[in-house]
Amino acid sequence: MKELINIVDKYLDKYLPVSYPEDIFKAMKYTLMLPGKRLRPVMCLETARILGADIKKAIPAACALEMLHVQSLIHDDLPCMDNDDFRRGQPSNHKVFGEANAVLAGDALLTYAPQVIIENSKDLTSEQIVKILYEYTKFAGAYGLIAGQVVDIESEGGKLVKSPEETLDFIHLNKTAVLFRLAVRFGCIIANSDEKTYNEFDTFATKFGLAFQIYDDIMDEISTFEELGKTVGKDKNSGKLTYVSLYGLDTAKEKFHSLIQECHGIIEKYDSEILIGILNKLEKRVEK
Ligand code: GRG
Repeated sequence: MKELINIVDKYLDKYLPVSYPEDIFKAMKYTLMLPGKRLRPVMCLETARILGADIKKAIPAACALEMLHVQSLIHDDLPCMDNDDFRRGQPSNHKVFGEANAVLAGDALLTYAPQVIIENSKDLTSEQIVKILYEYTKFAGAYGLIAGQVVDIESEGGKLVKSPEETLDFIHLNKTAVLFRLAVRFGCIIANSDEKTYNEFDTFATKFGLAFQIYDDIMDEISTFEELGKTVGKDKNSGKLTYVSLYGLDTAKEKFHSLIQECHGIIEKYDSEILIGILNKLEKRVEK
């Protein structure tokens, strides 16, 4: 895992040299280079590897995915969204660079990420690149991340068009699971996997994404700022619709463990130390 994280860190730095106008590149780089867990790019590289591709081919797509993720974190922290002053253990992007630059840094990461894929994926076919860009644009926009965020904001204001259970699943399938789905989809496309494998990994990533969001909700309730690097207890204080607020802590834990078991069931035949390690690490943090 550490080896893959080091590769991601090295290439993120390499793909984003600071040039003129420096302020925007510094703002983009600031949150990007803070120590995140790098789960999504690692999952992308590892999927490509276990399906037989050279991980070098997957590095640009993996880094682009981390850029998209960081864009969503920067925008999520803005005062007009979740209004959070800390991210990855440090002041949020807008706290350091101001709101205008934080909005622009997010926009710049969102648009630079596909450029990184196009400029650096010489080892992929045009068809593979088009497939990856299609998945990227679909899941980053109003059929993915943005849809999840909009319904999240609406639900905080008490506007629920569907049942609370359906709304919660919609939010997190779109806000959280889509980036893990992109990770494995990119890996599968790069490894030229067959449809059955593609669907299997997609199901794994969807279940993992939901489990990860439940984990995030549980941590907001039981963890500390030092451990998470962001403000804790915010969901409860803002009356947010979460797995813990809707189902209670014990049921949320049960749902989490059951999804993680399903993930193990799908992935065990690939014998991936890294993917199994990620599942085990999360599992350990949530007492039964
Ligand atoms: C794509 C234009 C566009 C907008 C995005 C702001 C927004 C719309 C969506 C918010 C998505 C969001 C912040 C979801 C939360 C998902 C989540 C649990 C993030 C935390 O992930 P970790 O713990 O973070 O992997 P690190 O810092 O370790 O990478």
